[in-house]
Amino acid sequence: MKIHFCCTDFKAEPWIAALRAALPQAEIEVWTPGAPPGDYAVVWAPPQAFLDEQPQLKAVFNLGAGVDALTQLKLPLDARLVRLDDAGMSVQMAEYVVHALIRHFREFDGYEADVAQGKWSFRKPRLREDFPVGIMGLGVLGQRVARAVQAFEFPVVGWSRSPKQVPGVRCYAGAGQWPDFLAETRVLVCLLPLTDETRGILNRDSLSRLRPGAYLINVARGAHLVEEDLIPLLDAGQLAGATLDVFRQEPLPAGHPFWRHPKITITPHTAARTLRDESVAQIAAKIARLERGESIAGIVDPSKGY
Ligand code: NDP
Ligand code: OXD
Repeated sequence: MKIHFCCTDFKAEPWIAALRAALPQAEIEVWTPGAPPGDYAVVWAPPQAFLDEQPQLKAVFNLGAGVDALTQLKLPLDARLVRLDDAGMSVQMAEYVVHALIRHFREFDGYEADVAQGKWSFRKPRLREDFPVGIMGLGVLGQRVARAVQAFEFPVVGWSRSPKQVPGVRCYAGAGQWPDFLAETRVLVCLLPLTDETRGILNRDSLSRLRPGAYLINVARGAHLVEEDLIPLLDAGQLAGATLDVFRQEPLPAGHPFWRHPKITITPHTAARTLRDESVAQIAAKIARLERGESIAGIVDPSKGY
């Protein structure tokens, strides 16, 4: 069995070593143009040239949960596209979102600023009932985040494509229930995949429908947000602030207004990192199942794009 590794932004050697250890019967190499045909590929944002040269691939394993970089490419006709299914990401996402939520709710930025000026000051306690958290996307990550937020006793609402029942979460689904979901939400968390339907979904219209003084946490993809719409909403006070982990262009260009806006907290696409051991174990187990003719979880549905 031959496996090609074709991942931009990943240091190849440790991944190749881990994959070889987990799949000792396989030949695993970093792809170079003109390489012989492989059975499987492990990829992150590969060039189209790689997929064009490897039409016989049985499955393409994405080293991440979001497959938007791949759905824009032409994939080999018979290859299944497989996403990472949690693989240690959901608990990271939960801690990131809870951190951003609590930092905003408890006004820790304000305390930090006061302390920096030597001020011993108190803020009036806020009621968590006034801060319902709305989670866009109730998939692997969204449901884990919902559980974490519930542990701190915030009301939680969720929105997905198909109707869902998640314990303790008031669930909305589809375009018809989108306005109701927004109207109930004070802290909006985006955990949608990036598809034609969700691109630009965080915009002036949708963000204006949130409860006044709402807070945005975007941890999905930068292109979900119409970036030009955010700052006017913050400056007008319709939004109280935003924590953004993802951006239309990454790295965020020098001089972009998000770097310095006082109501925006940014991080460099690090909310939930791909963990090597967990990812390799998951991919190796899935290859073994496919080789035995068994089904696997995490296959992307091309008609939905995630
Ligand atoms: P899943 O595929 O498991 O879940 C996606 C959820 O979004 C599902 O509930 C789905 O609905 C819902 N959804 C999809 N399209 C629509 C739509 N048009 N309208 C309403 N709901 C919709 O994905 P994950 O939870 O694993 O990951 C979510 C995203 O998080 C990834 O695609 C990626 O972009 C991002 N991510 C970001 C990371 C970071 O570090 N910042 C790390 C990892 C992922 P339904 O249940 O009905 O299918
Ligand atoms: C992912 C990501 O999709 O890291 O896994 O953003």
